[in-house]
Amino acid sequence: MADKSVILVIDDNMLICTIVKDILKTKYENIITIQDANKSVAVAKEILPDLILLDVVLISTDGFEICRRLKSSPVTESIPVMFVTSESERKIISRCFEVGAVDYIRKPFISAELMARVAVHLESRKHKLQLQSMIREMAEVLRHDELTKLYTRRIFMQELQSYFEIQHKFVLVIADIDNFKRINDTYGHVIGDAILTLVAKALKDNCRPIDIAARWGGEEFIMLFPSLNEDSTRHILECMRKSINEICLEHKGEMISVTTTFGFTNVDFDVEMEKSIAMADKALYYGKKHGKNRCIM
Ligand code: GH3
Ligand code: MG
Ligand code: MG
Ligand code: MG
Repeated sequence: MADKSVILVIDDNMLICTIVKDILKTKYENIITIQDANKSVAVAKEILPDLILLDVVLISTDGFEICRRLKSSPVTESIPVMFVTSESERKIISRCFEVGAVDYIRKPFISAELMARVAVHLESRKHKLQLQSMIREMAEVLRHDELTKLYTRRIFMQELQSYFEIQHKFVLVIADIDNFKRINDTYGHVIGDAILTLVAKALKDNCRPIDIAARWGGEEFIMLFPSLNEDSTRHILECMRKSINEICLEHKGEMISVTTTFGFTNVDFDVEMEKSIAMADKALYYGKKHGKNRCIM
């Protein structure tokens, strides 16, 4: 099966372009050649090749300048560049690496060497991209609480910090499942975990895309609603509260129900971060003392 990697060949000599293309096309499907060096960076940005083969001596400019431009753009900086040059001077060769190339090959070259070098760089690029995508996935996993899939406390604190920095008004909510110890003691931790997951889902399902919901710890959740007034906040929280009341989990023929108390506060940027959390907590505490299963400001 032909390799789908995209290779861009930049050389002002049409003959070299043709030779390189003829050699590479025995294995690679997508080889694009360009002779006009001035257009080459724009072409690279558009097609985002997996490897660039670049001539050193070009009519209007030189390959070093092209390489520098490729390496200074975030769009093309990670694309490996291999120089193709008839220069043998050591200074020229070390310059190739100084401007960011991964390799060079001397003209005239034999096809086996060109094929081997191209294969090495394409393979290493493939591994690098795989690794980067794995790291991205891992980082995304670590942003979320394993059980509830809501954001972790750490991520919430980072977001909260940035809201204080941009001085945006928002509503801060702390929610705590009522009598959760009794649920655990009566039905066991597995059921407790299932309830936690369902409550988290009820919160998430009633959030707007810009809202941030996190697991604050244990059976407590924390949420940030940007630019909401008191009425709209109450409306959202009532929807959450009712969704939680509707959760019905069957265990050995018994229906288990669950309620949650919400405390919230409007945060203006003249309030300190710790103070705003304490205010939401205080409202929650009031709700717990006055019957639970309610939303208190
Ligand atoms: P209140 O209505 O006043 O909030 O009472 P409560 O029983 O909910 O509060 P309490 O702080 O007494 O108990 C919280 C319980 O939550 C105790 C702890 O074992 C349980 N818990 C914390 N994290 C988890 C968890 O990840 N899974 C399970 N199943 N239980 C948890
Ligand atoms: Mg040339
Ligand atoms: Mg609690
Ligand atoms: Mg509780």
